[in-house]
Amino acid sequence: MKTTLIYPGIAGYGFESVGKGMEAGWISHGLAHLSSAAKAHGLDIDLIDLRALKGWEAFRAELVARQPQVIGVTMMSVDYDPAMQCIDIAKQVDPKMVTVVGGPHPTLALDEVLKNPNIDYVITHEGEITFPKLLQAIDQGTPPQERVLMGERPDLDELPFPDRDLFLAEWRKFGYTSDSPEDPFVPELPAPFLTIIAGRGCKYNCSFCQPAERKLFGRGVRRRSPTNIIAELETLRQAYHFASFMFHDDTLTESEEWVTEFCHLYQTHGFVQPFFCQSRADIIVRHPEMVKRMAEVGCKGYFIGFESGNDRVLKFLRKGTSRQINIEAARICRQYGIKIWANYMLGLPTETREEVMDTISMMQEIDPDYYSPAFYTPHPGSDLYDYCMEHDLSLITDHSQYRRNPTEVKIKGQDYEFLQWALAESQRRKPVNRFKRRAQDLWHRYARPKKVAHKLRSFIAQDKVQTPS
Ligand code: B12
Repeated sequence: MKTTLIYPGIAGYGFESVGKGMEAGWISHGLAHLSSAAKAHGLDIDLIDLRALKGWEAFRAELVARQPQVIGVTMMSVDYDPAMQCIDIAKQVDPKMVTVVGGPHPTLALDEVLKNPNIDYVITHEGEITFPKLLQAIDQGTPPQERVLMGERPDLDELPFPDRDLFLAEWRKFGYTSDSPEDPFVPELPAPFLTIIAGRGCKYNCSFCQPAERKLFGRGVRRRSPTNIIAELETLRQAYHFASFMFHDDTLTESEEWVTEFCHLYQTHGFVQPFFCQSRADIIVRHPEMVKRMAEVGCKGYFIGFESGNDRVLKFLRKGTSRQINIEAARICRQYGIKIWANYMLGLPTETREEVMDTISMMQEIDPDYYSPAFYTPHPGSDLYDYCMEHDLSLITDHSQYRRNPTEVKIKGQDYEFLQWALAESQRRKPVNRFKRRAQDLWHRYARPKKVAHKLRSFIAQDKVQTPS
C-alpha cells in the first residue's frame, strides 16, 4: 500500500521555491519523522512537497501518476488553504483515496479542520506511533470508525532518526542540485548545512505561544539524550559531510546539565562544525559559563526572543525577562563571540507608542547581528490569540496572514504607519556601532592596519553624508 506525505508550506514563497531561503529550504521534521517511523514498519512512503512543484496542475498530475491509497498532510495554521486544496484535489483524483491530516493546526483548531468532509482522519498531537498503526489498519481492511485519533507520545530516544532523504530525493527530482541537505541562511553556517531537533515542548509560559506547545507536546520538555543526538550527528557526518547545522528546539539551553553533557560529547566525538540554536535572555544571564562553554565547542549564534524593550509589555507577555536582562544577555553573547539573531515584536495588544519607542532604543543598544522583527500576529492556540478574539482585535481574515512578517496589518488599535517607521528605526544602528562593524569587516577582509584605516576614513566620510544627524 502506497502512502504519500504532503508538505503544503507555500504560504511564504509559493510554488517552485525550494532552495530559496529558510522557509523554502528546510525540511519538515514532523513529516521526516512520520516517514522513518512508518518505513520502520515496512510501509511504502513517499513525499510531494508543494514547494518543489510548478503549480496545482502539477500536484494533480503527481497524484494521478503515483496513485497513493493514503495521503498524509501536515499543517501549520498558515498552511490551511493549500493543505485543504491538496485534500480536495486528492478526492477529485480518486474519491477512495484516504486523507489524513495532522500537525499543529489540526491539534489546536480541530473543529475548523473537521468541517472539511473530504478529510477522513485527523491525528492530533504526535504521529509516529498512531500514523503507522492507522496505515496498517487501512492496509488490513480494518480502518478505525472514529474520525479523530489522538496521537500517542513516543519516547524520543526510541524513534528512528528523521528521514531527510524523503525531502532531498523529492527536491532532486525537480531540479534541486545543491549538495546541502538544507539551505544555509547566515555566513557563519556554511553548506552543507542541516537542521536538527533535540527535543519537544517548552516549559515557559509566554502568552503569544502557550498553551499551544503544551497541547502539542505535553507539559515541559522531552529532550533526546545527548548520546542519541551525537549518534544522529555521526550518521549525518557520514551521509552528508555537513559543515554546519542549527537546532530548531524552542529553547535548547533550558537545561544546563543537558547542554554541558552535549558539549562534552560533541567535542570528544571530534565535531567542530559551527551551529546556531535558540536560547533565552534570562538563561544566558543566569548561566554565562554555559554560554562560554557552548562558544568553545562551536556555537556561533543564538536566536533570542527579546520581544520588547518595555517591562510592562514583557510582563503582559509573561515572558519572564526584563529590558535589563535582555541588554545584559546581549553583552554576554558579545563577550563570548556569539552572534545574536534578535526576534522581537511591534504592535502588541495594549502596547503604546512610548512602549514601542522602548523597543527601538533597546534594539539600538543590543545592536544584534541579525534582526528578525515581527508585527505581532495572533496565532491560534495561544492565550494572546484568545485575548484578541475576546476583545475583537484580530484583523486576520485569511489563514495566510498568520505569517508574523511585518508587511500587513494584524490587529486593531495599532497605527501601522507608525509601526513601519518603528520597524526601520529599530534596525538603524548607532553611528558608533556602524563604525565598529565596518572596522571588524574590513579587518576580517584585509588584516592590514594601513589599508583598514584608509578604508575606514572614507567610510566615516560617506556615513556622515548619509546620516547628517
Ligand atoms: C522548525 C519550525 C519552523 C521552520 C519550519 C521548517 C519546516 N519546513 O517545517 C520555519 C522557521 C521555516 C518556521 C516557520 C514558521 N513557523 Co514554525 N516552527 C518550527 C518549530 C520550532 C519546530 C517544528 C518541528 O519540526 N517540530 C518537531 C516536529 C517533530 O513536530 P511537528 O512538526 O509538530 O510534527 C509532529 C506532529 O505535529 C504530528 N504531525 C505533523 N504533521 C503531521 C501530518 C500527519 C498526516 C500526521 C498524522 C501527524 C502529523 O506528528 C509529528 C511527529 O510527532 C515549531 C515549534 C515546535 N517546537 O514544534 C514552530 C511552529 C510549528 N511554527 C509556528 C509558526 C507560527 C510559524 C510561522 C507562521 C512563523 C512566521 N514566520 O510567520 C512560519 C510559517 C512557515 C510556513 N509554513 O509558511 C507555530 C505554528 C502554530 C500554528 N498554530 O500553526 C509553531 C508551533 C511555533 C509556536 N509555538 O508558535 N517554523
